[in-house]
Amino acid sequence: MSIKRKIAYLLTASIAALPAALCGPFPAAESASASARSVSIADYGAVPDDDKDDLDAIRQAVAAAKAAGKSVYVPSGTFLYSDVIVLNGVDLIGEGESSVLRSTNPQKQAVQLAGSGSDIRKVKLTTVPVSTRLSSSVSARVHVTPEASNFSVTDTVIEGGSSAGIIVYGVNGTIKGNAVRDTLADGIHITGGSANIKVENNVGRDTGDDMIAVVSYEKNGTWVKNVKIANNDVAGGHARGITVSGGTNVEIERNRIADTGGAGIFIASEGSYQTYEVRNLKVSRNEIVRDSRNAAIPEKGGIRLQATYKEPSIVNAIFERNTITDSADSAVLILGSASIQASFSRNEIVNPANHGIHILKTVTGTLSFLRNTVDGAGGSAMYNQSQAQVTSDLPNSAPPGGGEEDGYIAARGTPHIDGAVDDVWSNATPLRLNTDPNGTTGTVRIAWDNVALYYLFEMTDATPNAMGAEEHSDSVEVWVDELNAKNGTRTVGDYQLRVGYDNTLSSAIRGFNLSNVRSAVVQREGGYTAEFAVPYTALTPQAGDVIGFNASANDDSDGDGRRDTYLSWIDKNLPYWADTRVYGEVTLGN
Ligand SMILES: [Ca+2]
Ligand SMILES: [Ca+2]
Ligand SMILES: [Ca+2]
Ligand SMILES: [Ca+2]
Repeated sequence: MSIKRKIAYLLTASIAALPAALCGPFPAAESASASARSVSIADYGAVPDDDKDDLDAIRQAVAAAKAAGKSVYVPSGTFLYSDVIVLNGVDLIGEGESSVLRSTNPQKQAVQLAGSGSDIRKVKLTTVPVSTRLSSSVSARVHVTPEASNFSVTDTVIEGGSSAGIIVYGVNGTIKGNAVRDTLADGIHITGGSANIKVENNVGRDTGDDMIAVVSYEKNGTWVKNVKIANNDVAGGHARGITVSGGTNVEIERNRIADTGGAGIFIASEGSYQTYEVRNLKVSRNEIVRDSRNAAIPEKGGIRLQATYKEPSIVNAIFERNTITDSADSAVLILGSASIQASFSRNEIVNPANHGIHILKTVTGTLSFLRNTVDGAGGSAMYNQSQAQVTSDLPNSAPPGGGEEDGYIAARGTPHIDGAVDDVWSNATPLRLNTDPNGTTGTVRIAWDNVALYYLFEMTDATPNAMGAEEHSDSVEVWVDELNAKNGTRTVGDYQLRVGYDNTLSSAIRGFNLSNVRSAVVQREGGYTAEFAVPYTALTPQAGDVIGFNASANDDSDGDGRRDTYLSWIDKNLPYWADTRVYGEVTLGN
């Protein structure tokens, strides 16, 4: 289908009625005849390469273009803008990478597309250096507003930005042929009930979070729907390659995804962000290479399905003819405790470090795997620990029953909070964290009395430090479901608490009362001991009560103030940060 036909297919009469030249391939003669169809920002006083702000000139040119029914032209050169530029039913068109709009204000970097039929094409958006990640829409580079329709972002280069590259809330739009690099947040982020969006032939490199994401937050009250993500080329990036966290009718096909920090393709209802379920998804003919390279990122896997919030979480999801090569984890990794209905056929898996297909023990639902191939897996072709209804022509290598142990005991008694190991601790079962590639590991023990739960971590860490904040410092964390209510998302009786190597307390739970916590950390050669007491938040305890629990720890192994690995008591693939149902259980002893 030609570009012209695609646009005609997508856009309504208002934009289809624009001059034909604007709908076809960008003509070389555009600038020569610019005055006939467009208003140049230079005509309103914008001066390139003079280090002076051109915001007022650009805004005046936009207003004049709107009044005259013309487009706005950005000549070659670097023009500065210090605040948001709004295109309300106006096109902004440059000469390509030589037409540079440079943001001088990290807080307000957006070119906003509003109204109907706003397009941005053939410009390059750059920025002064940014270091703080922001989340406001006006700090994104292109912001398609909720009332926008019939928009396009085409052949535009985005280089740097304090938030997302392109954030979309509108309907009926095309994002095509753009390059997005080095933003601090997602590359292309589609949310807020957007509908009928095509994301095609874009290049994403080294974005600060996911490269392309469809996200439907429950708080928005509606789903993102009818999105096609095709023929994009994304590589690097801090987190995932392509994400769908809530959405309906989404197609992901023929994309190339390489060298991601986290998962290659991530499909989820996410407990940590309270996103909707995913319905009617087709993921086909994608090429995923070298996913999951960052040991500090928990969301791993070539294709990762994570069902941690909505019940069901993933419905009618089809994965076919994808290739997944050299995953640093499992090529297909399925986890969470809400149900999933998905089928995988004719996928080709080559050399995953862990399993070809790994289904964790808490997974429920109906899963089908037929005619997939797995070569060179570090683990098994199929490792299914779950009780889900699984149909597969690959033999399952997991032992029956999942090998669950029990009998984890919290000791009854009251330790002194001083970082020294009291006698009471000898009655508690040591829960062993996994060992990371640097040898960092540890144990945690729990004690209880009528006032509080007590925790003792004895950590081995060859590089103890507190160069970073929160999880970026060497630190230990408890994840507690006092009532063992297994609500999924955190609610009454659930808390998370982090104690740093320097005895700094923090929590991901807003409003968690840190001042009630007493803690001590003893720093020593090759490690540290943390001992702390947290008063009950909901439980009136009795011997024999069972609490839901996980312990984790963070290791900055090179002292740069960034976490390099994390450890966990329960299987670290279980999404304990998002789903209290996957916690282990510990009994309050006599
Ligand atoms: Ca200027
Ligand atoms: Ca003590
Ligand atoms: Ca360390
Ligand atoms: Ca580090």
